[in-house]
Amino acid sequence: KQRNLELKERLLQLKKERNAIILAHYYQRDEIQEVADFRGDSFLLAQKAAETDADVIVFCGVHFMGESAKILAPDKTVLIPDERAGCPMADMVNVEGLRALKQKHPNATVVTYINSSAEIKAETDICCTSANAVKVIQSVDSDEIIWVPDKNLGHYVSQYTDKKMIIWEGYCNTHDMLTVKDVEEMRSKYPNAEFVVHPECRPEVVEMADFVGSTTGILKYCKQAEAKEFIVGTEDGTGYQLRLDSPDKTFHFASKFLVCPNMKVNNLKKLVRCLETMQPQIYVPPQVADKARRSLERMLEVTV
Ligand code: CIZ
Ligand code: SF4
Repeated sequence: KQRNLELKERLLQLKKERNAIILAHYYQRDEIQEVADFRGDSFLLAQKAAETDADVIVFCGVHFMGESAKILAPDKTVLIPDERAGCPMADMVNVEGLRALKQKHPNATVVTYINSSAEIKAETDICCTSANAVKVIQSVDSDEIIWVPDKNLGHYVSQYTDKKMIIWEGYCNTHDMLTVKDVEEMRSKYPNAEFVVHPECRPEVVEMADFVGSTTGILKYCKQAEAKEFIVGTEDGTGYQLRLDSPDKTFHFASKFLVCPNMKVNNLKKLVRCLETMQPQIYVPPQVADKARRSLERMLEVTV
């Protein structure tokens, strides 16, 4: 405890010295969310990164999120507490594979989930997040869409369009782990609870939900819902904001496996250290960043 207090004081000092802003994803450890200037999902945090007038952005999340911040704010220094915090879903698609698919479907628009590398975004027409995926899909003119990399989110949004969707077979190791059986067991244990779920979960699990939405969507829903008890089908870090928003409600995570190990690689100590040493920094080659920026900016234009 004493150690954490010292770390927090040092952090405040460093933040001032460096003119830094700390952005934390909702899946981060509580000790990081507590000290963040701003908490959000990947969409809100990308917007924040694009707007900030700080000199340094400390992005507490996984690597692709830091990259998106750097792409949208190329003149700023973007730090990440631990560069080993990757996203296995983002790594499931590579440039060669995507290019081959584009050649096979030359008239298709490439819509890419923000959970992807800068190189993949550079090959993309428009990005989306789970918060705006349906809006983005509906904004596309062509009849055919190449969708990368999340098959579960792809399946979910395909229900909201008549366009032909060519869906990449990637998935989130964490969300995809949740099964129908898990949810059934939780429902029998907590019969009065509503089940809320993130569309990165499997289609058959999403189908069981009382509410389906992005992390921000789930937070908003639970805050205003009449129900007092929820079974939550998304990453357990979300509990921090859920409990902050609704101290009088009860949240049960639908499985003990809903923990993203990559998100948890970051901690308070590493956060302080990265501001101290100004390392590790996110670097995106400018020619990649310029192309990727267009796909992110298109997303921001469609969804403001
Ligand atoms: O699973 C993730 O990494 C999500 C849902 C990110 C985000 O904030 O959209
Ligand atoms: Fe990637 Fe899933 Fe972790 Fe999100 S929760 S960072 S999609 S592995």
